[in-house]
Amino acid sequence: MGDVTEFQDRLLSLGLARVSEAAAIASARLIGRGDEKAADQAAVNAMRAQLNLLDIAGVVVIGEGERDEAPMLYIGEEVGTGRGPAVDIALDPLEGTTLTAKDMPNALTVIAMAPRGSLLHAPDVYMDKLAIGPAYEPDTVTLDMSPAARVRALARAKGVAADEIAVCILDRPRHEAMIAEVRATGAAIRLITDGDVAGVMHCAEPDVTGIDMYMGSGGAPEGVLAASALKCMGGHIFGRLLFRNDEERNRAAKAGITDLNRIYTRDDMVRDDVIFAATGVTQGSLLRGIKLGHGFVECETILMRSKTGSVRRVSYRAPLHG
Ligand code: VTB
Repeated sequence: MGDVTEFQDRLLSLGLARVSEAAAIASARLIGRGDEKAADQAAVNAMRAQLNLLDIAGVVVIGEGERDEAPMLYIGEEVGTGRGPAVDIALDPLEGTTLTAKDMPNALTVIAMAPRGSLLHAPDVYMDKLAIGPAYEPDTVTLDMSPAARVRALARAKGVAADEIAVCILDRPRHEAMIAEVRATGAAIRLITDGDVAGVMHCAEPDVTGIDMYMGSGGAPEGVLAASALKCMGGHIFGRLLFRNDEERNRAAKAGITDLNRIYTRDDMVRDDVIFAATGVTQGSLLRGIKLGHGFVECETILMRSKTGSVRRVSYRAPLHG
């Protein structure tokens, strides 16, 4: 037996799947009920309760917000029993609260765990993101390329024409110029309304999802979660923090970030072995959604370890009580 304070990623991974399953099951009855807050709260409560059963000395580095604005799973909260390895936790109990409230595809519960000090403390600002799948050299596309140049470079590397590339982008007014430029290359765009962790993960399995590349700005904390997923599944992601005002720059300073223009690679955001679990809430292209049947619940979880690159899809079924 190894030292119990070592990062026991094999042993801990099933525990992590339980945490994401619990959050998803708790939000199941709120799918399609139009209440984002209630769905999120149910997921947060369940995720925190399960997480505190794990034998880890965990600290939340990507969580529900700053201590004064989030009562649970806030950044800096200590989680777990305290008996076990010192780990960083990145989580989003419900990535896609609006997707859940409106019963739209690809809402997930997400959690990643890595040795203490290895996950980027991303401040709550936007991040410019660019991701591709595992079949390419990391420098095939870069954040400094224009959107059109990225499409053409990826098409060249894939050995196809630009109009055979599909790009996933968050549907936001701020992305109008990017969308127009990508369209001008002939590439297809899958617009999503929310959920860019899932958006990035789509790049890792292009044959399943039909997506080759993700680009655009979204939450920086979600960028670290997406980097954790790609470190396990394969694929590359680059991120650059975006600051709109001094208040946002101060948030970066508080998180210990000094170089505001730095481009982070996947391995800059996740500097050591990581384990990752996500459970489908609404029906999705990566995972099935939760199914509430007569007296039982079923869900599907993707559970992965970067050390081995293993990707499991675990289905779970249990009787419903009460
Ligand atoms: C993304 C996405 C989230 O916010 O980060 C996005 O992953 C970006 O923020 O699911 P804006 O909504 O401000 O554009 C979400 O869509 C919602 O948190």
